[in-house]
Amino acid sequence: MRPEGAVPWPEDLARVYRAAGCWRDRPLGSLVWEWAERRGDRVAVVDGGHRLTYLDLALRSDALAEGLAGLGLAAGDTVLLQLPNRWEFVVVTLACLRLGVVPVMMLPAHREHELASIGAHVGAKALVVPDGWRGCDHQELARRVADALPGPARVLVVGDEVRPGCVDVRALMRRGGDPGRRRRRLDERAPDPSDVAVFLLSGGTTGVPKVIGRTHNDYEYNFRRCAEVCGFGPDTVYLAVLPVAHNFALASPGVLGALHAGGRVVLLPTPRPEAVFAAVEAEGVTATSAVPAVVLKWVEAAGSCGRDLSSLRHVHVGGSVLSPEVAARIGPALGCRLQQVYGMAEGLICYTPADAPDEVAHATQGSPISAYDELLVVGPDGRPVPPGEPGELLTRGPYTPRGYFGVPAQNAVSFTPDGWYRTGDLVRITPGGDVVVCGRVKDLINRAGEKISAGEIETLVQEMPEVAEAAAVAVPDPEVGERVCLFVRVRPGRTLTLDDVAGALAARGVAAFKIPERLEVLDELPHTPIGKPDKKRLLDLVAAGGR
Ligand code: J2J
Repeated sequence: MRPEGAVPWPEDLARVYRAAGCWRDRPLGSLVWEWAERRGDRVAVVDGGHRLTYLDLALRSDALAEGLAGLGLAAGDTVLLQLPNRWEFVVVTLACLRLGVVPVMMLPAHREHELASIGAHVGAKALVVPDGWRGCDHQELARRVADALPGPARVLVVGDEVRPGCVDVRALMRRGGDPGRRRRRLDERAPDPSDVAVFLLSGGTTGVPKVIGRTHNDYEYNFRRCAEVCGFGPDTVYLAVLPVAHNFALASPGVLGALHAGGRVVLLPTPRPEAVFAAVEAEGVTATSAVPAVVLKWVEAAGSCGRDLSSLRHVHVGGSVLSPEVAARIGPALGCRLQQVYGMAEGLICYTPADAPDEVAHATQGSPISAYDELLVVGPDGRPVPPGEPGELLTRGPYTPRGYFGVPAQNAVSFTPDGWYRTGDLVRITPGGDVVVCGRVKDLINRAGEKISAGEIETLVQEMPEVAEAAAVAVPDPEVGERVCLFVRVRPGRTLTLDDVAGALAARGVAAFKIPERLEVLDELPHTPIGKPDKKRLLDLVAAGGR
């Protein structure tokens, strides 16, 4: 069953993508056994003391898939998957893929606000959460969200302290029975490869949840091509430090790309330099990926870390702008090659080649991974700009879906009538065909790679009784790239502090990374001629150091 509201590719292009070998018409869940048959006893996933072979992965995900089916979950149902970088994330994802149950890749930092709105939008039938994580009682949180959803939803918990009324995920993985018969039963009801396999979240939702349905066909191509471009193979040891729910660490090439190539995945729930360097040394890590804010910390700490980092061959850096200066320091500091990546959960991925010369690797974001990716750079009038000039990037291709799930009005804005996705990024293309990201036209704030919609923050803040008008803008920051700065006009006789704003948003259950870190209260906000807050002038105020 196809979750209603996903937007398919036109039939003629689907034929082209199949004929070209981009789409192989194999459900992602069936890959697990293909991997296991080729390399069953090799270690696939390492998480601290836990080491799972490819066979373990296949057996556990089948057992869990059967357990999920026993709970009444079936192909086309959606579940909110909110797990940190732990081995169970991999098994739960594969179990869902096996059944055709669609996991929605929530971040561990998401709270009630995000879980409830996305859960309602996709009609989630279950939430999968840790018992607790970083001071948050996720079981409690998930219970509250489940109770508030329009339809019934189960709470599935990964952890030692599963409360009554919740389902113990690890117990489902341990169920007995004949694995051969179970495998055959699951094979028989494998989902259609052109159906949605996973739902990714778009960076920056403007009130309307933007959820991207990635099909089995398109997502397999996504991680297979990325793995090829990054030279992944059986000797790859990939370290996942960014949240694995993010498209970057999940499939670009990330965890799925490394497993598909026969490599080994090491999961780490933190990008802290000491932990990362220790893992590189202990596991012989060959590749990892990071956002610029994280890689900068590694570069600064590497000299005195006292660890052997010689196994590291490549670090993939993307998600936000990497300055050429920092880019040039990465190789010498970490003893590896830099590959820049410009990607998006909506599809298109560009990579600098593994062996690119420095001028390409340091100063561009690379070229599309597929010969079938289409790129168009347009001016404000929607017409293509002359070659080499900056403009907004539009894109289409075999792994760039044609719309968000279930939001036709939003799709009419985010996609052109002939299916181009408007990235909202300003880019130019070099004579060598490489993309250089030079700004953006979309209204979001990119904090260490996490995308925050200015509109979402403004809507929430405007509900505070003190606030007459609000506008959120990005302030440049040396550490995380950008932070949220909020400009506010308060109602007569009222006052407002940053703590008030933080408290109000936290009480609404908004993820901590979205909470404004600077507040400017003005008597009047500057406006554009059509009466919207003039963000250009607000940015000038920020640059001038305040008012
Ligand atoms: C500048 N901006 C960038 C870059 C993404 C791989 C890597 C990243 C993402 C990702 C991803 C950038 N320089 N190198 O999904 O598979 C900004 C752009 C883009 C938006 C997408 C992947 N790389 N960006 O970051 O969906 O603005 O995906 O449109 O989170 O991040 O954000 P997201």
